[in-house]
Amino acid sequence: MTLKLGVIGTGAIGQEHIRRCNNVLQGAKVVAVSDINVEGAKAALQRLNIEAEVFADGHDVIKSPNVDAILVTSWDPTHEDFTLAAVAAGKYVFCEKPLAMSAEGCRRVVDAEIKHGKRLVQVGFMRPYDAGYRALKKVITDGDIGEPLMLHCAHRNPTVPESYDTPAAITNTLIHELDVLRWLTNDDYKTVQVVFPRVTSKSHAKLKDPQIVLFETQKGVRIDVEIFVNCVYGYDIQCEVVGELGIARLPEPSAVQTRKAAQLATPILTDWKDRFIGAYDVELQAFINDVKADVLTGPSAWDGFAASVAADACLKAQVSGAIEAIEMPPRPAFYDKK
Ligand code: NAI
Ligand code: ISE
Repeated sequence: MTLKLGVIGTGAIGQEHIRRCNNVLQGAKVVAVSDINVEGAKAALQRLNIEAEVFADGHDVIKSPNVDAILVTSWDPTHEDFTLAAVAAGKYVFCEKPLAMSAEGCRRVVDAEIKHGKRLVQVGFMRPYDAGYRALKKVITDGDIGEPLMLHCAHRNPTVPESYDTPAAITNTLIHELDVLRWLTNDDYKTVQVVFPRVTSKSHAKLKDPQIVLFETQKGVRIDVEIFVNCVYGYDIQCEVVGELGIARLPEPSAVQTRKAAQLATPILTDWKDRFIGAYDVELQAFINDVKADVLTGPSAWDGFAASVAADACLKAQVSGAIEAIEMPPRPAFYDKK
């Protein structure tokens, strides 16, 4: 049986996911889409050479009897509403990050899902599916570098639009690290502080860029994450784990090195679409397979909630300049891994 997907939001990642579901992955097909920019949605389908029904309202995609499962790829503040509507309709939903704009919003999704009685939500945290992060986690869990003591991370984008502001560095960008670092270290955050270096002249009026976010975890590990979203030179994700016995580093994406004109050169990627192309493929194939098997196993609404609990504290720390506590409620048994 081919799983019939409805996609809400046909912008950059919406188009990427439509393309991969129809042309790369197995077992699913996009049959309906929606975007507030209806003409943009139609043009996107035409460019992709894909036929699907186009709705002006995402809720009509969710209600459509022709649609089995939903992908939410619209702007961040719309995610909670569409995900709640999908859960209310009893449909599986893959929601891009962040699950909601606050922990309170994520909690509403968690509560709705628990009330429904079965996991229906997967959050688009794709890094745990990335081959490099998986290899890094294996080195840590195998004990090769001993117990982790410190992590040094960076999340750099070449540029961001004028609409992107100082809080978005947390809710839109750091949210990936907030998820993947919990998964990588099997630990939880205890405190956070945000410090602001000199602002780059490449930034916009509403954005203090770069930012350094400093965490202490429950196990006493210290983590620093640099978020620098107008770094100009490339899309660069770094993660170095300093352990008791050695250091492990996230591998660079493979690229051909050239020796020419008295220089050694290795290209750096410039776009998240290319950096995580393999991870997006694996995460969505897993979602499709899991929906067909009627059991979700990928990043859950609880993972979305956990990342947003930390994000809320980061937002507070951005304003206060102080060290803020991160208090994670106990995970409901509903989310115990089967
Ligand atoms: P985008 O701005 O290119 O596309 C978003 C689309 O959503 C636009 O076409 C917009 O018209 C549409 N939209 C907004 N409100 C809507 C509504 N109420 N109903 C239907 N459509 C609506 O943005 P992009 O980069 O595609 O990001 C979309 C989402 O995906 C964001 O939440 C972002 O955080 C997430 N994302 C995740 C990535 C990942 O690595 N997992 C990478 C890039 C984006
Ligand atoms: C974007 O929305 C993403 O999710 C990308 O993965 C991330 O690296 C980028 O910073 C975000 O703006």
